[in-house]
Amino acid sequence: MSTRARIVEQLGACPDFVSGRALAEGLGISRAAVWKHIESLKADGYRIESARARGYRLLECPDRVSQSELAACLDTAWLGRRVIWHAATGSTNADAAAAARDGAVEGTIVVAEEQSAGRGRLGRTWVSAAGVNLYLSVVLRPHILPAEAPQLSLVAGLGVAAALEREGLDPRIKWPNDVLLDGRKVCGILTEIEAEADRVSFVVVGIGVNLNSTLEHFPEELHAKATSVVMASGRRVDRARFAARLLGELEKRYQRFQGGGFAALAAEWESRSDMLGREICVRAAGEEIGGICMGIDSDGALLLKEEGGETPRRVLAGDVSVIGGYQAK
Ligand code: BT5
Repeated sequence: MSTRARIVEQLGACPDFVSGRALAEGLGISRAAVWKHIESLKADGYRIESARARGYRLLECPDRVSQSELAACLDTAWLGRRVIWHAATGSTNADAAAAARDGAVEGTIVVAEEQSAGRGRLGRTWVSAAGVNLYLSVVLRPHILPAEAPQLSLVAGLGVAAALEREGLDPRIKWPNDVLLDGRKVCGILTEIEAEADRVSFVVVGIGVNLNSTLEHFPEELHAKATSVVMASGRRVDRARFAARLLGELEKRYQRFQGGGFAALAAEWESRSDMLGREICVRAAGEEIGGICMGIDSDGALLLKEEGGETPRRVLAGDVSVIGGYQAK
């Protein structure tokens, strides 16, 4: 963690003044160096009160999701401890893949305030308004087969749902990569891999969560389909705190996944989805399959009982529509 991030962390942990001497001693730097960091933080939008003989007090962090803001509330062991932050970029997934090719360690994240070429699946676009939402990509290096990588979208969906629940919301997961609030999409996940033969070199899990965007941030065609936390709850979200919680929830689940595969999370997934028993239609590779959702297999495949079918069919990829709409419980 940078010295700057550690100063924010220490000031953030204390509601009162922290003396320049305590900061300097804790960080092993001079008081003059502390003062320089404080000045540079102020120049970057941090409101820090300085008082002679008392020290420094953090009043407000800028609304930004970079290393300093995240570090102040992150409680993970390794996920998100290295942050590549962009004020604006094309796609954080593309940036994370480039960083992974350059050797970025597992748990490195790329965050941007804005994306000009946010990607969805199958060449679709992720609408990425500036400064209001979360656009985050995680570099993972799991010991899995390439075919198992889509399971990480399901793992990430659980992390997002748990973080939204901590905001007092009731999110629902829609297979394979959406999280919904009141039946509308609040989050989309895009998992991309680089692999050779049977070995995964790295996986990038890209997560887009609509937090503080309002209707005017979305194009008209998404007005009935998309939502955000502020639209669903009327409450704005501290984006850095949300991102830190999300990373915490994700780290826990990824560790469970590493230990026991998706099977270790399948029950949680089913409890956070309300697709079970619903009539659904899955579109994949030009084909449409209809049936009743019977749940999820231990490897993340969707189980679909077709009319007249004896055993459920396993569906590995596709877009799902829930007949009669998908309403939150
Ligand atoms: C997804 O694709 O839902 C995956 C989205 C992943 C976005 C993240 S942001 C950080 C990282 N960097 C990237 O470049 N991407 C990842 P898909 O299931 O194909 O859904 C795409 C569809 O969702 C679009 O065709 C729209 O209908 C809808 N959509 C687009 N932007 C949206 C938004 N902001 N909120 C809700 N729905 C949206």
